[in-house]
Amino acid sequence: MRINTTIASLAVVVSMGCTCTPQAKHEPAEQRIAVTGVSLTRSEMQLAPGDNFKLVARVSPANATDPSVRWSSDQPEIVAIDAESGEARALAQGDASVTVTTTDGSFTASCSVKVSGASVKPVDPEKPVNPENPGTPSDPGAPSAYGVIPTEGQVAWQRQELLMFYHYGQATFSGWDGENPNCNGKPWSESLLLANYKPVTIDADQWVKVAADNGFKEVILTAKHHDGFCLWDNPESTTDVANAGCSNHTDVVQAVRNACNKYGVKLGIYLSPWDRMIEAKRLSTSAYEAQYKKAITDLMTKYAPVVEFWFDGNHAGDFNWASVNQVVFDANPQCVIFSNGGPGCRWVGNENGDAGTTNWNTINIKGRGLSPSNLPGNYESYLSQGDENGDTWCPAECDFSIQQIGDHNGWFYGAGDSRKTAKQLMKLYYESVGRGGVFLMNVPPSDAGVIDTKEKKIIEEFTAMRSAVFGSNLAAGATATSASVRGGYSGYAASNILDGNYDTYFATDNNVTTAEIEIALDGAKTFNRVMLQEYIPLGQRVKSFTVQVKKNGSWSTWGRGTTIGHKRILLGSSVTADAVKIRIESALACPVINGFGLYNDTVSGL
Ligand code: FUL
Repeated sequence: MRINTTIASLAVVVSMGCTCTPQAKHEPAEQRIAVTGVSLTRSEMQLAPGDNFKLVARVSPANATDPSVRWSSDQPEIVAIDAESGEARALAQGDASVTVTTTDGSFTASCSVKVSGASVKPVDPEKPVNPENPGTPSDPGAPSAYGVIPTEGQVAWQRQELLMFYHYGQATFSGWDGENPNCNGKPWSESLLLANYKPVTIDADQWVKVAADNGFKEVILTAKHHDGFCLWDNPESTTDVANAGCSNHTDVVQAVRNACNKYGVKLGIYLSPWDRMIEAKRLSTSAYEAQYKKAITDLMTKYAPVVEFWFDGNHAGDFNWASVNQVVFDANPQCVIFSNGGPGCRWVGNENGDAGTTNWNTINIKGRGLSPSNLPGNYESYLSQGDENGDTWCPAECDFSIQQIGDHNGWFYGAGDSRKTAKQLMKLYYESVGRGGVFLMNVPPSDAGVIDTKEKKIIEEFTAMRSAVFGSNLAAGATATSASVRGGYSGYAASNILDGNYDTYFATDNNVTTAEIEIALDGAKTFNRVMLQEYIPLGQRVKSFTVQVKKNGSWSTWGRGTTIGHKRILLGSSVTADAVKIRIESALACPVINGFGLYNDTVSGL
């Protein structure tokens, strides 16, 4: 049969990459559109004898004049395949390679097929499955995504977990930030800001090294805070480093960008909408919005890639925020935009650094602006907990500062400010990352242009604490089993929660929203922390779960939680057990769990 579509056969399979063997071929330039390649949607398959299957071949370009292909098997006694239709059948145990070749013989792609074991549960054709992996006769296919799901940029951003904020600018030297109505009694003015900014050294390399050495994956710099002073030569403003009264005109954004490149850390940018200089100049909102957008484009282009853009909700004003967001997306469609209401990530409703114990990654933001007053009901608890029925994936970012002035965050450096202790940081780690949020700690560089040794020491103690607790997973060597494995297929087995691979997971059948996973430990273990992860690329599902432990042959409940999300760490009393049972008690759709850990925190005192 000659296949006249670009998809040579329809059915099957997980995308696992492909092994294409393009051979250069040049056809005369005429009306014919030449084939330039062929690929398969997977490069490996595991089947049982008796399984029928069809691979999906994609011929490019999509409008090639002759997209037909032929199929072959190098071991026809193990895998038999129809040369034209591609319909195949696993016949006997062993390994075979199935190859697709464009009809003119120029391009090939192959898939390794392993045939072993006995055939398992057949596919239920009525069950919706993920189009990326519709399954095979032995593989029921991946669960389809539930509800709204994150973008690739959001998944990557959430997986970073630890972010560092740098508030730096004229306030580092004057001690007065733009939140104050005046600067030490003087009205805010450009000449004042330009005179206040007095760096001698700016060791941005050290700032980012401190972040990288301590496991922080992204840093966010205040390119402009509320006062309006810009840390780069902003073409839209004269209140910037280029015009500062001092002799040091370092482009601080560039210096941080360079250090990020050096240490493999991602860059985020904060650009305050509230601006004392705009107020002083009495600029109209529309004129300011135009300037603001140009500044965003300038930053996003000069210092790319910018993975997060921070729109502070404090006096955020009346911009047309959808169009402002668009300017960010035009430069980087995967950029995560922070604001009180996203759309990329959300303020958590407080500046104490903690998320709700129930924390949905979704909230309702459609049609809302940045202003908290536009958010429904009690917005602080709404933002802290998220919304199970939210219309947008918008995870919580938990910001706070390591420096404090009394009970308040000290955003800019203050030599006399108090500092949070490593124990307090550990508590906030549990209350942010441990509740499915992201930890964003402000570490303000000092007027000497470095992260002060006081802060550095506390951060290093915090790192040592995390390593002492999370350095060894006491579930290593354990065996996880469940009676509810999706389709009974090994690809969704409970053991996937222990394999350390982010993209493999335990899942149940579509209509099964409760499950038990029993984890038999490699001997008795003593622990007081239990960690679980949901595979968020397919959405957030779990509503409640309990953790049981087996001691001296009998089970008892050790702890319980509501949501999981990217990561959930339950804190409980120290217990010595031979086995642990995770009971998913309710979920919005079939649970999809990709990580599990047991840890013993004997260092933080929490
Ligand atoms: C707040 C600001 O007013 C603070 O100065 C700081 O920048 C913090 C991160 O956000 O809303």
